Amino acid sequence: MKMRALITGITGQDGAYLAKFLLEKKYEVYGTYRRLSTPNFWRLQHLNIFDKVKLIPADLIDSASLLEAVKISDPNEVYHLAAQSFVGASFEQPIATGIITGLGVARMLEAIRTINPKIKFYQASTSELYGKGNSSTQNENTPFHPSSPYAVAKLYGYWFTKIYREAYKIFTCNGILFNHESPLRGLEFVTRKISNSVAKIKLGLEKELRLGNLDAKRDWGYAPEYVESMWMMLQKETPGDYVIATNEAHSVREFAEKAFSSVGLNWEDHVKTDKRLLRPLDVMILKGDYSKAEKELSWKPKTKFNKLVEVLVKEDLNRWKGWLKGERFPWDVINYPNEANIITRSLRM
Ligand code: NDP
Ligand code: GDR
Repeated sequence: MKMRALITGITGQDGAYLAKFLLEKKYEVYGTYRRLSTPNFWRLQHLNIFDKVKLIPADLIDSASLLEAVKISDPNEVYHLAAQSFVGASFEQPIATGIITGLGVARMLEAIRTINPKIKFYQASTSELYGKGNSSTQNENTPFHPSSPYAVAKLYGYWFTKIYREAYKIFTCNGILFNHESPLRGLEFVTRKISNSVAKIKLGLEKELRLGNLDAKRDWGYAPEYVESMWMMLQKETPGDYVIATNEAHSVREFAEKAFSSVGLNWEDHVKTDKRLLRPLDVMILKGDYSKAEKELSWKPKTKFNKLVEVLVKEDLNRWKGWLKGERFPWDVINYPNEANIITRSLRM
């Protein structure tokens, strides 16, 4: 019998990479997508798996659609990746973030409990749970101190996942993943925003890049490697919670410096800081100790900071070069508005 997996958020960065990974493992892969006025399947198309996955319409605010998704797919494993995942946007839409990113987990777990409590469940937890805590490096025992509406919604999901493990003996895992990036990362996240801009500046399509907090440090890894850890967690005998990270922290400034220098440019000639891009509250440093995952899952990161920056810049440069030559392919950039035209409450502070 083929294993069946249901991925919520299959149209996102991790959902697309995970779907590809599970298809390679011969899974039957189902994914939920929400109705949008414009279809958003470019990542699945880019990875050449669009016609290999089975799509089910569902929204995290609609319990009935989630129940239906679980019934239709009858999965052995559910990977719950769907969320309002942008920390910045959670300050703009705190209530929606709570309803989707927090309560969405409860709806998914209730669907599993009522339909088939034998289904294994993966929750996309996050390093943002640690927030403004005091530890320089975080592991599974570090206290949480969420510092955004996004983080506090994820805290709710984290505990819900643990509670359903203890109360109903459902096999549930929290993957506490630190930032992971790729050429499929959404353009609003700082790494991809930088790599896209570096490519455009190199090709003479743009002159400057506006950024917010250059001092924030993050532990950045490579997304295709991180989705493998999700599957590994669900193959264990007993469920648990795992930090997935590289144990290195680099600043946004370092990322920009490295990205510009990789194409022979000086970042200081192009980067401008813009107070309006600062968050009402920001997390200054996150660095994850992944030793539990290394010991129990035999997982460790392969792609480190320098290589990651190179991969992102190279891919954006190639896409822009292709675009300029008239090539047309599934790609996100063309669908993003110019940030300068967006009026947000933090932009008005
Ligand atoms: P993305 O933002 O790329 O993808 C989010 C997915 O959730 C998309 O498929 C999106 O659909 C879907 N979604 C959003 N709102 C709803 C809704 N109301 N109903 C149904 N689906 C919805 O995130 P990533 O792939 O980067 O991250 C995956 C998960 O992991 C998220 O939960 C994120 O919070 C978490 N995480 C991510 C980390 C990272 O560094 N990437 C680190 C730690 C945790 P649509 O395409 O229609 O917008
Ligand atoms: P993060 O990612 O908030 O860590 O959440 P993001 O790339 O948005 O920010 C990282 C840091 O860079 C600073 N920064 C900027 N950020 C953005 N987006 N745009 C800018 O112009 C800019 N300038 C500086 C931010 O202030 C921040 O300190 C990501 C998401 O994937 C979450 O879903 C996930 O849980 C965490 O990673 C782990």
